[in-house]
Amino acid sequence: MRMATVACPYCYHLINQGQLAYQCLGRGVPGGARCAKREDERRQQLTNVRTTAYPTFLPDQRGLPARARQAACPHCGGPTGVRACPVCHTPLSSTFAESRSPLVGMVGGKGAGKTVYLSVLHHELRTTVRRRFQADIRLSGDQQGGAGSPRQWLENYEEQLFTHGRLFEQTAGARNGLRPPVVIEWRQPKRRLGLQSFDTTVLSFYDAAGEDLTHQDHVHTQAYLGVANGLVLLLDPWQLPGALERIEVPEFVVRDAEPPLEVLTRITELLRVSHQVKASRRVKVPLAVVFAKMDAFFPVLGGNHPLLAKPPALPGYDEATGQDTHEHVRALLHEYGADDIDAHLRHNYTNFRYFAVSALGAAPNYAAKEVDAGGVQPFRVEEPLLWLLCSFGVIDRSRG
Ligand SMILES: Nc1nc2c(ncn2[C@@H]2O[C@H](COP(=O)(O)OP(=O)(O)O)[C@@H](O)[C@H]2O)c(=O)[nH]1
Ligand SMILES: [Mg+2]
Ligand SMILES: [Zn+2]
Ligand SMILES: [Zn+2]
Repeated sequence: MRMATVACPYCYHLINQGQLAYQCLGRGVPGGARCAKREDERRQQLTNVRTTAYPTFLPDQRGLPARARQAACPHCGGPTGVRACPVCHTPLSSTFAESRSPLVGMVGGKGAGKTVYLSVLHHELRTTVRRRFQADIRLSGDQQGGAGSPRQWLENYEEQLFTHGRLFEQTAGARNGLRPPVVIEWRQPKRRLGLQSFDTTVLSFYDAAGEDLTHQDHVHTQAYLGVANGLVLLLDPWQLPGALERIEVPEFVVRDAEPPLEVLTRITELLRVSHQVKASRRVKVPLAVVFAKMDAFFPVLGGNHPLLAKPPALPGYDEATGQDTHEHVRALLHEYGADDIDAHLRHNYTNFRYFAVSALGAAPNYAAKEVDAGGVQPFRVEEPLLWLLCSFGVIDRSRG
């Protein structure tokens, strides 16, 4: 097996898969002293996760066979097979340690609907999408539990939305430092020469990226974009020049949102720097340009509009519907006087595609923070991800 350089989905540093660290299991050896859990400063500093953990250590390479799965803790002597990032000390799943997994990121402007989208997407991934693709999709690692952890807030948001029909308060920002990313692993079964194997894709969603960038956030976002093999960019269609006069959303919901072109240009600049793309060249990272909150346009578009048709739920990405959606969103941009967005994308990216999605599927009661009486009705939320997975060759293109 050739050892590859992969990006840590938690701290975004590039690490050599052949030189991962180990984390002690705290079991020690018979008769010996055991390691205790402690706070890990490095992990706190790089990912803002504040939990206690057993020591992380680099194995003594000389005594180890190249593909060793176990190492002895230098502090207590106990064996362990738990791998961890040598930079930020976050435990990594065995799938991650052994496969070359592309990393998908998600960014977007303030108010674009990122947090709602991520919560609904995660819910869909665990339920409908998982079944549709017979995939194994889960939050990565044990480390995501505990107070303030991504697992906790994600589960809390999902419960609020799906069980109580409530919208939560605005994301408490990255004000007191970075917010740890939500890391989801998508394991897709494959049959090769009659043997079952898996392709893994790591989805690392750093929810605060793009807004109110402090210096630390800026550096972090840069690193994040630098290692992404594919990006989901969430834009707010309500901010398109001709939008507000056509749709019905209360003034207070649109107040601090950022115009899509501004968000897009900022992300392009960050991508150019982090991927070292010359001004004369276009960015190669596949970019899913997602207009969220599209339900506000449903009445304007009318029931028969092609953007309102869901593609069939086959286990693949529906290329024909995808292209059709792409062209219709493009037409909409021109109609709304936002053709500058389309021009920017064509001049700066070799591979991008438009998506029109709605996490809620219907307008909520914005003032009361309650979702529609019909509940959350996710509309085409998984498509951007399917397109990216398809471009990595993880899932098939279907022609329904
Ligand atoms: N109509 C509609 N409104 C949405 C949807 N998603 C989010 N919103 C509204 O946009 C607000 C901000 O969403 P949020 O996900 O917190 O945005 P973020 O700043 O990008 O994280 C929510 O409180 C809702 O009022 C959607 O799918 N449909
Ligand atoms: Mg948010
Ligand atoms: Zn130990
Ligand atoms: Zn790391």
